[in-house]
Amino acid sequence: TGGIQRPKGKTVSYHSNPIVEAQHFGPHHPMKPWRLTLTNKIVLGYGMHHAMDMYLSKPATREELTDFHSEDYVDFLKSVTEAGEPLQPDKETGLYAHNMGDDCPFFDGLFDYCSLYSGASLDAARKLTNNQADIAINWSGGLHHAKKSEASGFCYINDIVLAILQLLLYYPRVLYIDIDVHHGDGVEQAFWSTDRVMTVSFHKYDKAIFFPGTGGVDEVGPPENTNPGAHHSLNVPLHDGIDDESYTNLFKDIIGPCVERYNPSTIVLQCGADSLGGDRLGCFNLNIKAHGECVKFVKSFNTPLLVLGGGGYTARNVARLWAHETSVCLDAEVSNTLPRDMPFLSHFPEGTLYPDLSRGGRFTNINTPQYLRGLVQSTLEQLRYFVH
Ligand code: V1S
Ligand code: CA
Ligand code: ZN
Repeated sequence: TGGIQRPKGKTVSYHSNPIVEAQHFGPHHPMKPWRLTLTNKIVLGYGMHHAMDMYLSKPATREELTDFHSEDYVDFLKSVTEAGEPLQPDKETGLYAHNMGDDCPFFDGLFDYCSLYSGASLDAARKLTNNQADIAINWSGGLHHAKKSEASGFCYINDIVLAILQLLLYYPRVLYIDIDVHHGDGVEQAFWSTDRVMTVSFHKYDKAIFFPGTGGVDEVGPPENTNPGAHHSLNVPLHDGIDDESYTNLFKDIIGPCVERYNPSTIVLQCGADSLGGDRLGCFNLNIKAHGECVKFVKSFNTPLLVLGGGGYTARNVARLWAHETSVCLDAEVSNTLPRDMPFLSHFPEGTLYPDLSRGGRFTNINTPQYLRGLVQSTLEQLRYFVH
């Protein structure tokens, strides 16, 4: 450990803030910001901080937050935090304002949490646009469900949309790739009508029972001839249990041609860890190295790269995954044995970085080769419409 050298080629910046990690959504809520502390312990344990530029993120300002979100929504988040009292539902509808509630609860420090994880994504995006980094990482970001005036699916502020808006000031075309097990609906919706952002989400899709219920293969962009955004939203809906080989092949078969045809000037990769085997909310069967193989593949295109977190509900595996993906960004190989002197080592009973997550998997792979071939075909058909 401690032997990781600064890579000759790429500069990597790493953005975090302990205030984000200390927040609590409530005892029964699956989102645990503390998984970020666990991630940093592994990153530091292996000495990866010697090879990157480490930044303490600063909060996004009201002006920055309202680049995408409505003023009344941002002011609401701030004022409920300042009041510090539990939210009251509407007397007639029983609903909370701005879709807050069980999935997106109020908690002490909510506004600081939101402005800091968003500030980190903005700081990271600016490292790329200033040419101060080739790869910028914010594991506290990637909160892809938030809408202009609404919280959704554990997400309050859409840091991804804010970061992409920042990138669009300097780059003509942004490719957004989302490997969280859930559909990246908020990002898709925000850029639905433009051809300057192409979104591609891989996710479990079951309209009736799996959150958020959108992201069918036919949801490819607004109706043609009226709108430049047509064919620029790609969805890759999957069934339970997809395994390492099927997923990485599918990912490369789709993303390779997307990069070739769209020729993005920069790529944003949301690395939600709930697509791993054994996740508390997910239903895929991926191992850490297969998930990381997607990061490796995207990195190989040598465009400026913004790497974000997202979902991930089995904290020890989230931490392992994002530490591994940090090492991928650094071109560093790390040993399977976790550093002996690492704090919190007792949270990793196997003592290893790469335990087998597909062993005894709760979900068998019901994605047939024919189904996956069909997905590649229908997705790639969309690329033929491009005029770039
Ligand atoms: N799946 C799931 C799930 N579990 C919960 C939940 C459980 C316990 C709690 F105390 C609070 C919430 N909510 C959901 C999903 C939302 C999943 C969001 C994923 C976010 C991401 O990983 O993509 C990015 C960070 N919500 C629902 O399924 C909605 C309900 C329909 C069922 C659950 N109840 C609590 C709300 C309504
Ligand atoms: Ca996804
Ligand atoms: Zn998710």
